[in-house]
Amino acid sequence: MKLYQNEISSATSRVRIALALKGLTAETLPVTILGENAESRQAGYRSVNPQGLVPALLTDGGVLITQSLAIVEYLDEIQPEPALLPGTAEDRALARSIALAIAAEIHALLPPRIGLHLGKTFQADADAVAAWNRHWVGEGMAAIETMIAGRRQGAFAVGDQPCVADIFLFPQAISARRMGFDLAQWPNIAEIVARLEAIPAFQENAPAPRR
Ligand SMILES: N[C@@H](CCC(=O)N[C@@H](CS)C(=O)NCC(=O)O)C(=O)O
Repeated sequence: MKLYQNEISSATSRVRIALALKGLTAETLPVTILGENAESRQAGYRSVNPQGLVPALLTDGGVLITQSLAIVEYLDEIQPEPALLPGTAEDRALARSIALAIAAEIHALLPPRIGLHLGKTFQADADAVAAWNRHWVGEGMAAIETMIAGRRQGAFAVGDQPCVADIFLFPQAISARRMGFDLAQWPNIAEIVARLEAIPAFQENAPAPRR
């Protein structure tokens, strides 16, 4: 397998955590994502992934899978242990809803292409883009805290084993903390993240800080 990725990418971090939990390896192919001239915006990478996003996983069978949730679920199917989805249909739906609330409703508003577009089209400067990011992270994480608190029964987001909900929560929470948010305002998230930070697959695959 080959993983198109970037070290600072929160979406890539999800896949790297899943690979590590499964004991799987993939050859990594770096793709730059910052700035107007990033490789993610060039025709070369667009011919690989038309969306110009990382992560993208090229399977051993030569199929390119995009979107981190699809990739993580693919890895869960080819290597079922440890399971990354909980044991009941309700819990699986809950875990996916938390993962998607992060990927589709928080993270989707934050990547470099959004900031570039806000700057180019609406003359947003770096401070305005940072305020935009803080708004969606603050509002979104508060909602995730309530979602988790409403039905939490174990040590992690859904149950007693790390699952897709934790894999998506972890990089977003690390990035929120780097933005200056105190995770203690979201007690369930803070407690879960502290547990996840003690697990090497999570700790070693957190998104790298932007320099
Ligand atoms: N929904 C996608 C999001 C992928 C995504 O936005 N990746 C970011 C890095 S975290 C990216 O490639 N950004 C390039 C850009 O914004 O130009 C997923 O879950 O894989």
